[in-house]
Amino acid sequence: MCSERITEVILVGLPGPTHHYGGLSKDNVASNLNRGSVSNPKMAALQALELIRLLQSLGIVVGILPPQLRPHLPLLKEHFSGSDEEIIRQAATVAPALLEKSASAAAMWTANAATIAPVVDCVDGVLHITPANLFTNQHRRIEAEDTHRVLSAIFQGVPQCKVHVPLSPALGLRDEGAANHMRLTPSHSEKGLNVFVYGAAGGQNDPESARQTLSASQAVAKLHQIPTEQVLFIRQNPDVIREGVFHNDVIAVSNENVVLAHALAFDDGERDCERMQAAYAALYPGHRLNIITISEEDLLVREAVHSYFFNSQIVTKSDGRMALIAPLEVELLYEGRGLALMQKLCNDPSNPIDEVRTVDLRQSMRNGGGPACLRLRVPVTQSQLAALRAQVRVVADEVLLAEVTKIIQAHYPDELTASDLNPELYHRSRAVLTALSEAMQLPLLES
Ligand code: SUG
Repeated sequence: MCSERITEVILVGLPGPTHHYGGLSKDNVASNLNRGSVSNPKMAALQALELIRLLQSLGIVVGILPPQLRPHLPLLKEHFSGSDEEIIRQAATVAPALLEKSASAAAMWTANAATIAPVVDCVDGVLHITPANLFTNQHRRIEAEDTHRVLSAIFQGVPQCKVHVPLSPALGLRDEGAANHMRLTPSHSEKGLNVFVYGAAGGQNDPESARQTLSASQAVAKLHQIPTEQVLFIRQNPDVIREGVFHNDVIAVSNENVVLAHALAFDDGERDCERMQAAYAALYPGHRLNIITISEEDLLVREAVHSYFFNSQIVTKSDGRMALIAPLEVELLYEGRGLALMQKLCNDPSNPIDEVRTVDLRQSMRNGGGPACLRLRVPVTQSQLAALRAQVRVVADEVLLAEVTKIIQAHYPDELTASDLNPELYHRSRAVLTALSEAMQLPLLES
């Protein structure tokens, strides 16, 4: 146990003003289904603020991660030259698909921003942060550099903290961050069992779309100096990846001593659950890990993919009990079967979940981003939290939320399609980022 209490800060990603439906992720069912439909960036951002408010009402400390400047001009400059406006206009005419990728607001899904290990997990007693390289998709690869810069700016004054550079994809290390990582522990303040879930091990059975390599997960565990007995590598079931489970957090979610997963989530099924149980029991004698599995009879993988049942957040409330924050779709789809399953879990005294709250994130959901995608969990000590609050204005309070709301209302478009990706939108995005960086006391990041 750490001498200081550890609090989880949840960093919620704010959707940017270029949020649109580009159909950019081939392995992501929602992204494909909604390609070309009209988005509402303003509503997307306001929905993220509602998520923040809901988390706060449950006693969670929430921070905001600002959007990145889009279109990402460095990508366009590899192909075009001239002024910023000329480059965007040329791309719109000659390479609209590239312009869409460069304009993606995908940095909002902060579960993919980085992998985190708190001081209590690491041999050197340091909070380790490794931004993900997001190498698999071009529209996401462009996030890594600015994510590294923004996380460095946010955590620069935080003691015992190291922000690493993203892993080198040249070595075959493909990393999608915390979406493929579960930290299991009797309580946030105790050392964790770090479960890294990967899709590709470099073998013939690797699905083409697998985004996380075993080598990347191993590299992160090593970089973070986590002792071997606190690390487990589990392979995703390749069949579910092919069904649209592009990250582990589409099929499994955890919090402290609870894992909620589909029975088909892992390649070795029950044996993988037994491995988790055994590693947990060895680390915490006398403690029980609650692994709740949902069978194919209760919810088909396809239904889980469409409703994002498992892309819920499980959070520990002030009273020590847990709440499930689920996407509204669990209520709207399949006659509310998902929600009924969740309510059944709440009524089962053998697990600590006693409340389910649904949240309307439909703007983000239409691109395959649910409640769990929009958050990055950062467990910090009390002195780290104090330093974080002292350095930057990232932790949300009523005043910051009001300022951010004003910025959204002033600058965000109400509707957007690919044909609106023009120089004017770029200038709007700059105005948003300038206003946000002032409000949040962060440097203006423009690559
Ligand atoms: O990487 N969607 C994201 C969704 C990320 C969800 N994150 C987690 N599961 N943690 C992705 O596929 C779609 C963008 C578009 O099509 O316009 C997109 O990138």
